[in-house]
Amino acid sequence: MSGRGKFITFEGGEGSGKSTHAAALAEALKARGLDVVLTREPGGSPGAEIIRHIILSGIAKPLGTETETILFAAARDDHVKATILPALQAGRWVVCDRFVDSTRVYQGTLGKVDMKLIRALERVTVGEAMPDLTILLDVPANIGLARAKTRRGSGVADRFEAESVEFHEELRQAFLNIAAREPKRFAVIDGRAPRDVVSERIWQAVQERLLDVPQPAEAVTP
Ligand code: T5A
Repeated sequence: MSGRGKFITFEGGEGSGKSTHAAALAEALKARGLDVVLTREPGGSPGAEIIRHIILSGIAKPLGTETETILFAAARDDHVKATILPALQAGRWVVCDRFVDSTRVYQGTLGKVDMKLIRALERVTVGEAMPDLTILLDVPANIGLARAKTRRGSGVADRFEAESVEFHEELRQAFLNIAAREPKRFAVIDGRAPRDVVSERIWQAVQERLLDVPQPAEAVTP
């Protein structure tokens, strides 16, 4: 049996490069012969993609931040059960663009939703599926928002991208605070560097934390 696969998440503000680098890392892992699932939140399973549309269109905003939090949790529950856990249990690696830390930051710190509710939802939806490694791409809010705007072109800003620069700077700090509290799970990478430099640093972190780690010797039955 191949054993459980590894779970890597990408976190950070808007336009910090998560989608770009999650896809690049998935390709690099595949090139090493690993079986990889690339996914994202909100979304990543048919049920969760429907909820993604409801949240990001902004139609649920009038219902309040608690309801939005519960919608994110409902999406995550489906994503974990339908996509993430089956893949990990089959020995595949999962690379996910955003996960629990986004809820802690956007709904918890910024949305002022009670952390007790957020933790309770986390226990129910995530359970055993906590990431083995979380890459935090750290970029000043003005740079990230400018990149997201350039990429969007004439399209409409989503529910969160439309918030102020101050909101996004606070968000950046909140991610850094979580990373400082959980240094074993997080690798913080400066996302301002050129793309290939950021990719190289991410690869180094994955190698050091997950690939070069000696595996426990297999139990030998007499
Ligand atoms: N949300 C999500 C919550 O509130 N709670 C939750 O629990 C969860 C899971 C998701 C929204 O939902 C919120 C957070 C978000 O607001 P989304 O559409 O998935 O919305 O948006 P984001 O996750 O923010 O993704 P973005 O697409 O805005 O940003 P990325 O993925 O960080 O950035 P990326 O890779 O698309 O890059 C942006 C641009 O920058 C360029 C890329 O080519 C691209 O054009 N770029 C670089 N340019 C220069 N140098 C580099 N190093 C670069 N890297 C990328």
